[in-house]
Amino acid sequence: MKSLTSTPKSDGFRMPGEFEPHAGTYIIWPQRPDNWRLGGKMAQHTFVEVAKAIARFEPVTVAVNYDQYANARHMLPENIRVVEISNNDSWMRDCGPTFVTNGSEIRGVDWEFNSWGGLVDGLYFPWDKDDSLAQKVCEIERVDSYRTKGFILEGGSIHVDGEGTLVTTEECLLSEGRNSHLTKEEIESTLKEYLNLEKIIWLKRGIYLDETNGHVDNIFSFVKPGEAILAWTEDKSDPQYEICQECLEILERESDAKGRKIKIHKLMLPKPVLITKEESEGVDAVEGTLPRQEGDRLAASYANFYIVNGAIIFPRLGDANDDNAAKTLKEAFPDREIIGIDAREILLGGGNIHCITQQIPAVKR
Ligand code: KQY
Repeated sequence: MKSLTSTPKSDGFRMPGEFEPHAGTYIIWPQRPDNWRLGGKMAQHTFVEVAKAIARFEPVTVAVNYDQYANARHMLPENIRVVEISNNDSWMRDCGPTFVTNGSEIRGVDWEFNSWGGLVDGLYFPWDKDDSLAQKVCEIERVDSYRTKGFILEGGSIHVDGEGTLVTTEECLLSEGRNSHLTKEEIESTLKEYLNLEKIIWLKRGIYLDETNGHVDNIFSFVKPGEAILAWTEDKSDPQYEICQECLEILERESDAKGRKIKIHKLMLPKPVLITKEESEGVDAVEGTLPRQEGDRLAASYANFYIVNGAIIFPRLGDANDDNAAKTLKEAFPDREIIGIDAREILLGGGNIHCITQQIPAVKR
């Protein structure tokens, strides 16, 4: 397939909202023992549950390294496609392609990936297989792609409304380990060119202690154009309180690319989630990988739900607010089934349901 030197905007392609129809979803199989406890065994069961829930609504493909292929094939049901793609870890949202469409064709944007901050504050080393992964997904999907040489981005650091608006955080996109050679204006204009946007809304920070430098997809998500979800807490003693207030102020002050005010649904956060001694002891200590220590607070939130055709897949975290989250999501998405998956094992790996998935938009061919 071709690597294009033009840009999606100049070619009339745009990034659709996640709530628009999907042709399918990609996931990567977890296995690295310095991120996932017990060699990924616990996380693998959770990934199977997520994949099965999504597969009720749209086709799912799971990418897996050679040495785990047989195990993944055995653990996943037959209707889920398993393909071998070399990878360093299992974050399809972040190292996979961001798909853009002109309504009849899709193409991939193959961002440069540096493990959430490269040698400044990246989360593991090396990351070369993950950086090569988007191209391989585009080959499997038979779509041409745009490579953003010299521009680093993870899919979880952006959310779009499909009508010209993107929401992101300064904490992530302006962090030293991403594109510190570019000004904020240059970053904006690259995003506008590659995703076909008119307006970028900059939140300041994401979820407290999120190791991605505050990915937006753990704190905010669009429901549809003009309507969104924001993670929320009323606990003034929690550092997260000020962050949520700040996000709301910005969202209330701003309008979107079409000049609309964005209606916000507040999604109550769970109580702080900490790593237990047993969980910490199950993770291999490796120099260059972020350690997982007993008592560390995880970036727990429900805002990282994933929208599929006809349903919402959201994390259950064993908290009293799990049911409130389901209720708020039903109010925001009345026409979709709300499905909760016990996602503690994904959270223990520093991630969430949204960042392990990537949708392929549906097009009329
Ligand atoms: O987007 C994400 N939340 C991925 C986090 C990667 C964590 C690696 N330990």
